[in-house]
Amino acid sequence: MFLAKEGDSGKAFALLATVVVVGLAFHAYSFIVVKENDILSKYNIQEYSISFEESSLQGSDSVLIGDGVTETIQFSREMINADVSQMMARITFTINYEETSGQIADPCDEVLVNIPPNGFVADWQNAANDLSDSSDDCETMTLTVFVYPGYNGEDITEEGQSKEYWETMWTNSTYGSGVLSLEISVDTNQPPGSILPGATDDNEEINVQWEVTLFEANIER
Ligand SMILES: [Ca+2]
Ligand SMILES: [Ca+2]
Repeated sequence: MFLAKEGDSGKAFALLATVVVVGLAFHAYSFIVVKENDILSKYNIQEYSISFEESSLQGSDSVLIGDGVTETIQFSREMINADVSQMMARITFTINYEETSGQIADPCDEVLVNIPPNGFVADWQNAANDLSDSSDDCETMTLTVFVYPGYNGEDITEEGQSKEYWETMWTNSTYGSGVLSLEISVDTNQPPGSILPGATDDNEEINVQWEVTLFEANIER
């Protein structure tokens, strides 16, 4: 500032002061921004969108059951070809039969079906479970066991926790483990000519179809 005129030193000082002020302001600005990001990552509650991909597996079985006899059909995860990543949502059994004796005018037999709530880890308290039924007119019966508690297939938005937390919540393969029993009892109704030898109705063939609904959770932040 040697060659500067007297009055210029004031301008130079003002310029320097401006640079310092801008510098300070920049510092303060970055300080606030960094601090804010810190606070966000520390206290901001994350939202997680959870969606489900459903699939199902089916199978069938048939069993000849004598008059007055109860047979048990067992179902377990080991019997189906589900991937380890697939959780069990619910199982539906469809039970049907007709009169197979071949006797003239033989009425339908009485068939009772029942799933005892044990031996298998499921949502036994679910009010929508349908664990027993009976028929004496060859009508189809349907039983349903809800397996994974809280699962209804609809998308969910959760707040807080971590992605791992929600993944663990929806990959608990304890649900659906064990052996599920379906008990079937037959009580035959005799044809009108059953007093004749060889004209009795001694049993019934019961057909059971099962469908397992499986799901995989997809969790995104
Ligand atoms: Ca009959
Ligand atoms: Ca029969």
